[in-house]
Amino acid sequence: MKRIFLSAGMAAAVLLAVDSCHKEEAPVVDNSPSVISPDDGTDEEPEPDPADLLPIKIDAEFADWDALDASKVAETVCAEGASKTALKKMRVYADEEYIWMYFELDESQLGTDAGAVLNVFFNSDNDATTGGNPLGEHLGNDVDYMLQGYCYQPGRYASWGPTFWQYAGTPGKTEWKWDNIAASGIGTGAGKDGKYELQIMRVMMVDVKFADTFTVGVDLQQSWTTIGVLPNAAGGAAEKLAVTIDKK
Ligand SMILES: [Ca+2]
Ligand SMILES: [Ca+2]
Repeated sequence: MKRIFLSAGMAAAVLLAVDSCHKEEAPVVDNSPSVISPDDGTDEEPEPDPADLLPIKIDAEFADWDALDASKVAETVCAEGASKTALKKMRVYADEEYIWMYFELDESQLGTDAGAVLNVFFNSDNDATTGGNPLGEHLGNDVDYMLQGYCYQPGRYASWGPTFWQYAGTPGKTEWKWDNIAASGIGTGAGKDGKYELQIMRVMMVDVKFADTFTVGVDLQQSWTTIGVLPNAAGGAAEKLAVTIDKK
């Protein structure tokens, strides 16, 4: 079998040579690709984009959320009878470097002529005696930090890009008092068709120690009026969502 194969190969080589001779005789330019391409380096494996190695990509495509191990994703949905209902669902997934959040919105409650701010409140140390309760929208006077950014600008979803704040009110009280911590590049987000996802780089939240299980609550505002809160409860506030870091 091997000899037959070689013979066929040799025949092909001869045919190629004949063909090549004919072409040399003809006054035409041969634009056909050469059999052996010069090494231009393009056949090497490109370096992977580091973002492609993460479980969630901020691209306004949401199938990546369905691919996560659901047992490691914290989730809450808008309670029946809640008063601020523009946010319908929140999922949170954290590993040792990132926090990712996913939202479903009731777009009918989102005015298209104004931006919308998403405030993310962290009880990062999971210590009920540190922090406060900035808006009184969640149970537990324990919020230590807030990330605040526009997730929506008139007519389109926006890339979030939050500012970074540390609670500066009286511990254990309901006060809207903050110290701004200079930092950029902490977070990014993307949305489409009533869904929104964001990523937080914890390494950029310098000096913030997250407990293995921390709690988080959010507030969505337009024109500085709250239109959505999660977690929520019928007729009142709920505890923030407990998230356990996936240490793999
Ligand atoms: Ca995605
Ligand atoms: Ca706290």
